[in-house]
Amino acid sequence: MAITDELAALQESTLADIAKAENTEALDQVRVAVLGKAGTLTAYLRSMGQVPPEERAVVGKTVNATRVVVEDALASRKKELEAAELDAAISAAAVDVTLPGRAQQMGTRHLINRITDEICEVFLGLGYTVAYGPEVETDYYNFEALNAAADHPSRSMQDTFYVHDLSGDASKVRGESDVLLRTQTSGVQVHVMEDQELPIYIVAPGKVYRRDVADPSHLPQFNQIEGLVVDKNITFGDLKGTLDYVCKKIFGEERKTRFRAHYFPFTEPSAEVDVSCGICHGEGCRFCKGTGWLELLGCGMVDPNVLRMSGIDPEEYSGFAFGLGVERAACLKYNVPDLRMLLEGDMRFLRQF
Ligand code: 2NL
Repeated sequence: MAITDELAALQESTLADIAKAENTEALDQVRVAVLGKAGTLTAYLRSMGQVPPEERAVVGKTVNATRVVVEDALASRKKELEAAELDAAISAAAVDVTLPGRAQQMGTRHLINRITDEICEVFLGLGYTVAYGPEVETDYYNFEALNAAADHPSRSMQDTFYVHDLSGDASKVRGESDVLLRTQTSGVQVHVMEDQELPIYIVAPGKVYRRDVADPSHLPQFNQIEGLVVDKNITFGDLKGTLDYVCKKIFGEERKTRFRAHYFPFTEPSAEVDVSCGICHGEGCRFCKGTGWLELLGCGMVDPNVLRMSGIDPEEYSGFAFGLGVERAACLKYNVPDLRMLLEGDMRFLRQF
């Protein structure tokens, strides 16, 4: 029978199209072409009226059977394609945990800040506290309260950065003197002596400024740690024992220290402390200029005048103080020949520490 043959051919070609559809969109186009309003099989269903009545039952059955076969094939292919598409979407969105990670460039703390903390922590271990103060100070706190005579060379324009120049102002009174960038952190200690209860056991780390041209042993801005102890019965023995202990903690037990008499306006007696050379260990080499020793810090017993000016009775209390340059200490610890190397930001240099 001609129509049933046609339907068999249509079923066969439709099943082939369904099998060939590569995605749900293409499959839907096949469905519309066959079962849509203008679809090929729909045309047969619509034309049932023209089929002679004696053939109608057989043709009707065949058309319906074809429709069922085509619908089933569409449904199962649709399931298949949908599953494949979901799989593809999932793997496209997935994170591949087996890929190597992208390395993050991690910053580190700068050597200067690390050494500053390291030194402060040795003092914290001895019961000291850490004190901070302003980098812009008055002449009083930076010099006068420290017994630095008005004609002391460190006060001159050559050595100090002045923020305001009020010289010539006849009403120069305590705390209202010239404004400057501090040349040492001593002012912090003066504030503490004025404001806090006794006894005092403090270290004062921070940036200081001097009108120097940078060279291997000078920087116009550097970091300092000063320390101050004021208590009853403090002796030079306390000073020596404390600084010797701290030097060994920072530089290593194998490094020796020596105290040489010196002069500072704010301490009496005063001394400079040297640490044995880390390169030649005392033999004498180029790094220590043949002496076997490296100059590390200045210290001394707080001058009675300094105590008195801050309202402390030197008959009842005594104390010691010291000051060291952190950049210098870092260079002595790691045998760096030039202070400027610490500031150049060369990662090949900085990564070594
Ligand atoms: C250096 C070493 C030093 C002090 C700083 C100080 C602070 C107060 C009282 C007494 Cl509040 N002294 N600090 C003492 C000795 C040395 O620094 O080479 N300075 C130029």
